This record gives sequence, C-alpha cells and structure tokens, in this order.
Amino acid sequence: NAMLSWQRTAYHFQPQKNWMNDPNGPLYHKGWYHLFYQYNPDSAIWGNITWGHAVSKDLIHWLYLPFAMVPDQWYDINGVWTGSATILPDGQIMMLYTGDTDDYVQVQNLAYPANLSDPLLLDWVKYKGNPVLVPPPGIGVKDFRDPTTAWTGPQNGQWLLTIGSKIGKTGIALVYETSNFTSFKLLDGVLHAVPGTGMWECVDFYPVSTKKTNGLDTSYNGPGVKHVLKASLDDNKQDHYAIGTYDLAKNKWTPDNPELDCGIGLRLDYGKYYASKTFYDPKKERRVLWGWIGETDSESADLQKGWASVQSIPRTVLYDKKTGTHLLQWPVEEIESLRAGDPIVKEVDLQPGSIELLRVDSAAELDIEVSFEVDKVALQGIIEEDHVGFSCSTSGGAASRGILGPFGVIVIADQTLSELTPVYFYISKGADGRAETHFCADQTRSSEAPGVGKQVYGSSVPVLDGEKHSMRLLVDHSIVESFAQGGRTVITSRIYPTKAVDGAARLFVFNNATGASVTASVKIWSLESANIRSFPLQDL
Ligand code: DQQ
Repeated sequence: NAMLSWQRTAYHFQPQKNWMNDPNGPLYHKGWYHLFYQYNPDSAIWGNITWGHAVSKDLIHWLYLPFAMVPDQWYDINGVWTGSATILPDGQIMMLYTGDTDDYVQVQNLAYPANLSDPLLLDWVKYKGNPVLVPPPGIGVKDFRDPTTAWTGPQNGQWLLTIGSKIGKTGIALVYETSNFTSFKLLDGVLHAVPGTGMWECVDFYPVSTKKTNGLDTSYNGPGVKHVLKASLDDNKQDHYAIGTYDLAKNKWTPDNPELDCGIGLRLDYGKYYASKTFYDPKKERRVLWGWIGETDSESADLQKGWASVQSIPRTVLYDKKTGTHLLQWPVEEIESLRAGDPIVKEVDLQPGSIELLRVDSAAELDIEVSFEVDKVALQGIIEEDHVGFSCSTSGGAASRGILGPFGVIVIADQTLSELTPVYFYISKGADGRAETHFCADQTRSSEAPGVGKQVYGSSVPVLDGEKHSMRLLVDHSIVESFAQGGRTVITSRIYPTKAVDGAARLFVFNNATGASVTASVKIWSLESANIRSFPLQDL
C-alpha cells in the first residue's frame, strides 16, 4: 500500500515485512553486532515465532541474514521465544531461549553457533538434550520465560541467571545456577518479588558503575557497582526498573528505594516501548539497550500495511551519578554519523503563548537538541502559585496552559498544525512545595487517521540546581524518541501522520506557558537514512 509506505522508518531497524517483537540475544562477535528478534515470517500479526537475525558493524546500518532459529522441535514448535546470550571466557556462546512446546508449556532451551569462527554466526544448533529447564513445582506452565544473560557465581565455574515468573499476582525473578548450561539448580528464594505487578517478562539484570562512565560486563562486581533489575510487566506492557545493590554471596538484590513500588517503580521509557534487553559491548566498553517499539494502530491496519513494529535506536545505559536515582539512556554515538552536514543553530526567545517555525528541510528525519532557559523570576514564583497535581497523562496535553508550561518542540507537524506532536516540559509545584518538572509527549493530535493511539505520555524528571531544561529528540517519520535531561526520562512516541508526511513535515518550538518567557537554544541536524538491506550471501 503506497499510501502507507512513508510510515516505514528511515534509520530504525525493522524487517522488510511482517511482524516483529522483542529483541533477542544481542551480542558482539568478531567485528559484528548481532541482533536477533521475535519474528513472524508469515504475517504482520504475532505468531509462528521465529528468530530473525541481522548484523551490523555500527548498530546503525544492518544486513538481514537468514533466520537463526525456526519452530521445528516439539519443545519450541509453538514458538522460539525470547532469550539471551552468554559469552564464556573461552569465547563459546550459550544462547538460552524459551520454547513454547507442543503442549503449550514454557521450557528453556539451549542453542549455540555451529561454527564460532564464522563472524556472521549463520548456523545455530539446538542442543540435543533440550529442554534444559522445565517449570519448577509451584510455577505455572505458562509463567516461565525469557532467561537472562548469565553472570559468574561465587564459586569457580559457576554461573547464575534469572527467569521471570509470577506467583498469584506477584511478579518474581527466579535464580538458577549452572556450570554447563545443560543442567541447572533452582536457588532458594528469589532475586526480587513485587506484589501486584503480575508476570515478569524479559527480566534484565546487570551492573552499572557508580564512578566511571564506561559500561560493565554482566559478570562484573565489586566496589563502585550497583545492579539494575528490569522487568517487563505483562499486565500493563511497561518496562520497569530499579537500581539496587547485589550481594553475590547471598544472591540477594536490595533496591535503593523500596518505597517506590517495592523497588521497581521507575520506567525505562514512558511511551510505546517494551521487552527491552541490554548487552555488554566489549568493543566500546559500554552497555547497550535495545527495546521493542510496537504499534498503537489496529491489527487490520498492520495487515494492510504488511508490517508491524520497529526496534528503538540502541541506547547506552549509565548510572546517573548526579541524581543517584535514575539511569541515563542516550542514543549510541554512531547515530551521529547520519547527521547530514552542519546543524542549524538558533536561539529563539519565546514569549508566553508563542510558536515559531524552524525552517528545515526533511523534518521527518531529524536529530534535535534543545535547551530552554526559563525566566528566573517566574520560576521562583512557582512557590506562591498553586498548581499542584500535574500529570502528563491526565492534565490535558500541550493545549492546556499553566504559568510555567508547557514549552517545548512540535514535531511531525504539517504547516497548518492540523497534525502535530508536541514534546514538552511543564513545571508545576511538587508535593514538597518546590518546582517539579514534567516531561511529556502529546499524541492527541498526532494523526487524523482513525483508530490510532492518542495518549499523552510522560513523567516527572529531576532537574537539578543550575541545570537548564534540555531535551534531545530523534525523529523518524512515524517514531519520535525523546530524551530529557541527558536521558533521565525517556519517551518513545509511535505516530501515524496522514498530512505531516515526508517533505510536508515541519518542526516548531513553542511556549504555551502563561507566566514565563523562555529562551530556546536549538541545534537541528537532518539525518540521512540508514542502509538496511539483505546480506549479499552469494558474495561469501
Ligand atoms: N514475547 C515473547 C515472550 C516474551 C514476550 C514471545 C514479551 O518470550 O515474554 O514472543 O513481549
């Protein structure tokens, strides 16, 4: 359908056609980044789940490879579901994944590359003793999935890994011990449990440095390290995380802020984003995060356009030393290689109730950095003014005005603003009487198409003394990934413009606050498209 083809993205990873969901087993091997993904070869809706496979030298340009694994054994005939890679010290790759059996039981299976010297890892062998793990007593046969990357245990040669589950409505992370990835022992207790959160899918568990700016290998532990626990909550399709400390000897993880929903209360992304997974990139010594960006339109629309879902731009993940409470997520630096020429650099004074068009070509593919300086007198006035209780999702979107917000940018808009997606800050008075900043993305007017998501996403974001209000946005036709304050709060928007398409797309800055002027310092780069195509296998 030509009318919908523009909704395809220009530099986000997506298959040529059909359905995709979770990123699987990301790893770096012999000069190539490997991405596997949940894929339906036959349709644009979920089913027949197979492992798609693609490789890249830089996480931006991709080559599609033949499927890594298809559902062809009794233990995965109903789907080769999500899994993770563990790279052993001798270079062997252990790929543990969930299989949905002929009886619809969720089991864990082992696969490994047939030929480690192949940089493309084209052939995968399923271990002949599969499954290697079945649901333990007390765990539902449909509540046992998505093994993590393993980390080294306290004893020599011992590995630990976690698998998500639930008991009643309590989400849990079970921990297993293994030395060979074929036989496992369930450890007593759980890594963490949170009542009311339901089934934990795609658990992720990894160390972050509290001192350095590099990422850490999954097995790294010691002083100056905290551990992040992430769970994808099946009940509300949100990725939640918490930062805590991990006692390896006792196999006990303790959240820093247990008050916050029992320590899993922050979200990696407040928009359309799920089933994320990190891996350690030894080439650049960083931890890289992938996430699945699903659709917010209807299944029939997906069938009509012939594809569904994209992957987020990979993000580096670091501990935010300044707040000590948040992670910092930031697009991998390689994305900057798509910047076409010098940026447009502008400073714009925005009086209350003003909007300004930023003239750029190809506003459907942009990398934007904006920092806002808010009038100081007005900012201090917040103490006296009463506007407590603001929340992005319930406070009326960008059209609803307050003294100190909203102000921000408008992306994927047409010239007449009949379609527009505002991404903005709104400063309100927090419960403690001090200024509280919210970061929101408003989809209510993104599209004139019927039957698409029209939510306002967002959350509060810490803005420390002396910091400006800053945001970075990656705009890619039907996706906007928005990062506030260096990546403390992130929102991914899935939008379906019908008019603000390709050359008709415009970019604006605005200040819809009633009581404050703001100065916006803007840098805008046009982004080139990434090269994402089939691998020329005949050249091998
Ligand atoms: N997707 C996979 C499961 C996982 C879910 C199946 C999360 O393994 O729990 O496609 O989106």
